[in-house]
Amino acid sequence: MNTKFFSGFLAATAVVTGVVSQSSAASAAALSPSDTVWDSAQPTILDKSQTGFDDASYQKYVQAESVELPNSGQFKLDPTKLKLKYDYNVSAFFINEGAGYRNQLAFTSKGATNTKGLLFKDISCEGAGCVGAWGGNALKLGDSVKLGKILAGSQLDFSLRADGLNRGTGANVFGTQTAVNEDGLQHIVAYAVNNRYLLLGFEDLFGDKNASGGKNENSDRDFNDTVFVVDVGEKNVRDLMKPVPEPSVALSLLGLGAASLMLRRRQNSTVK
Ligand SMILES: [Ca+2]
Ligand SMILES: [Ca+2]
Ligand SMILES: [Ca+2]
Repeated sequence: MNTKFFSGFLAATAVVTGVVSQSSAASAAALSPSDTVWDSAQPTILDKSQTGFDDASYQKYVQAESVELPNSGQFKLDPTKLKLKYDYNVSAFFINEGAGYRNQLAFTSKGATNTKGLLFKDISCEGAGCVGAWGGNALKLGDSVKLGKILAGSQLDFSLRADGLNRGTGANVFGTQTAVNEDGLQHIVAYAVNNRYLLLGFEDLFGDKNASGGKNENSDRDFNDTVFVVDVGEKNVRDLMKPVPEPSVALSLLGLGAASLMLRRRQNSTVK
C-alpha cells in the first residue's frame, strides 16, 4: 500500500460539501444491478503505450485512502449534466482505485446517440502506483476503453456496480443522480482538469460516513474507489465549464503544493 505516493484531492481551502447541484436531468438514471450491460465481455483495453495517455499527472488527484474528500481545486462539474455540444470519439482512462471491492463501471449515452456499454468489468489494480493491493490485477494505470463516437446533443452518464464482480445482481449500483441512489447520497464527483479532461471519482460504500446497521457499510466517503478520466474533447470540456462557476473552487496552486507535501508525509491509513 503506497498511499504516500498520492497527494490527494488536494486544496486545503474549500471542503467538498457533498452537494453538487442535483436539479433536473431526470433522464439520466443509474443502470440497474441486473442490467445486461454488466454481463458484457470486457471491451478491448488499450494501455498507455498505445494511446499516449499520461496518467501520471492525474495521480495527484487520487485521494488518500479513507480520508474524506476535500476539494480538488479543479473546476467542479455537475456529473448529471455531462451533455456534449460537439461530436467526439470518447474514451475513458483508468486512473486508480482505492477499493478492496471488485467494482465495475459502465456508461450510458442518451439523446442524439442512444447507447450504453461496460467500460471496466473488474476494477482491480495491484503493483506499481496502485493505491492498494486487495486482490485482482485486471487494470494498469492509464488503461483505456473506447466509448465510441458520441454525437452532439448526447448526455453521458456513468454507473458503478459496487463489488459487482463478486456480488453480481445483488450489488449496489451508484449513479450520478443523488436522489436516485438507494442511500440518497452523492456517490460521484466530477471535475474539469486543465480545461481538457473530465476527472471523476466514485465512492463505492453504501451509506453515510461511518454509518453502520442495515445496508450501511461504514463508508469513508473518500471518493477514490474508482477514479477515471473521460476524454470528451477540449471543446466539450470548455462548454461544460461555461455555466455557473463556483467561487469556492478558485484554483489555489499554493494550496495544492502544501497539501501535496503534507499528504506525502502521511503514513498508510486504514484500508477500506
Ligand atoms: Ca477508498
Ligand atoms: Ca478493487
Ligand atoms: Ca470509499
